[in-house]
Amino acid sequence: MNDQQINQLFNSFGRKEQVSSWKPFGHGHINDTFLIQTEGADTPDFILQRKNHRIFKDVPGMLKNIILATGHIRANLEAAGESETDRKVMTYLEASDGEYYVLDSTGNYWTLFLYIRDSYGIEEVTKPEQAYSAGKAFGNFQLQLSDLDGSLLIDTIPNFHNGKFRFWQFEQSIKNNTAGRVDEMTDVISKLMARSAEMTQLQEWLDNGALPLRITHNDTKINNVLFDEQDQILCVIDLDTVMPGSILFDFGDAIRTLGNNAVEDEPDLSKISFNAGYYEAYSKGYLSESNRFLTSLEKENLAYSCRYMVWEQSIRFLTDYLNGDTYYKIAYPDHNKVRTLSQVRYLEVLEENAGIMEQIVASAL
Ligand code: GN1
Ligand code: MG
Repeated sequence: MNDQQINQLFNSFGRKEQVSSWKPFGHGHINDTFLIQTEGADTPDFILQRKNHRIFKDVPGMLKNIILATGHIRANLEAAGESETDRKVMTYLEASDGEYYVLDSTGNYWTLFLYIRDSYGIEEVTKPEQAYSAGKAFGNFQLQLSDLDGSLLIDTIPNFHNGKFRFWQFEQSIKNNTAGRVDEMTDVISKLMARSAEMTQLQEWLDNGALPLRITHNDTKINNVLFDEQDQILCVIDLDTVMPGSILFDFGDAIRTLGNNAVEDEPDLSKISFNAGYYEAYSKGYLSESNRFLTSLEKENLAYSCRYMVWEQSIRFLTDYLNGDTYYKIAYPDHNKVRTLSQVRYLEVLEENAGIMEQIVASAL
């Protein structure tokens, strides 16, 4: 990117501010993100972002979801007398033509949203208070969207957390054996197969209406929570995958990352262990917001959802390994194999801790 391109894109949003400087921003692996600083002390700064439309096939649809969700949250905040709504929810900005994106001459979609000043995010949880805040932030996000009709939103990525579909893809990858890697993975394939009935139950409950389809975030990592300088929660960011889903996806995925004392691709399986303290803190923070709207089936399955999300992630990584690494970026040749083995070990760890996890949720309720 150069100055002229940045200025041209910024100007297509019809802003009156002048760009003073810009630079790449954040650690995202999917989109390209730039911080745009403007002239003048009291003028806002902005984030200009190119959305990856190889992964997000319907960027206008994705933006429609984001505008519906943020508009709904903003209206709720205003009704509750909140004065700093621009700090409590992301603000996406319209382009001159009224769309929330600009399509450049190479077919890329660009978006512009307000940069929230005096805020920070963290990459990793290092104390229980942070896990509590993350739980509270995502619980509050779901609470605020709990009265928005989910059928208004599109599936940004269809079947994203559909366990039956993921399992079907997994079976296809075994049948096709495109990369000739099935033989070396037979043990782990059997482990994952053995759990398919237990794990596809979640989708079964969605299909038969036992579980409500709500609006979920779908990327509940700690680095998607923004804090102010007094360490208070501001809002949840990265709304690209906001779409209809079960709240169990969000709860389980948060614990998939922050409940594990090791990283998701830890090659040394002995380092993988369960952090009951963070799990407890996250659950308490989450339920402090969500207890009032969750159904009993949702509450009863919070601990199960963690095992579900780790199983799903295991089969997604393994499917990609068997297909010859076509989806996830890899840092070394066996990366998807290492990720799979690491997640399967964590799944076993969660199974060993199932009793404790149920107790913690029960007492948090
Ligand atoms: C991808 O790129 P990142 O880390 O935000 C993936 C998630 C996986 C995650 C595993 C759109 O997310 O679903 O859980 O990798 N996102 C997409 O590391 O597929
Ligand atoms: Mg993301």
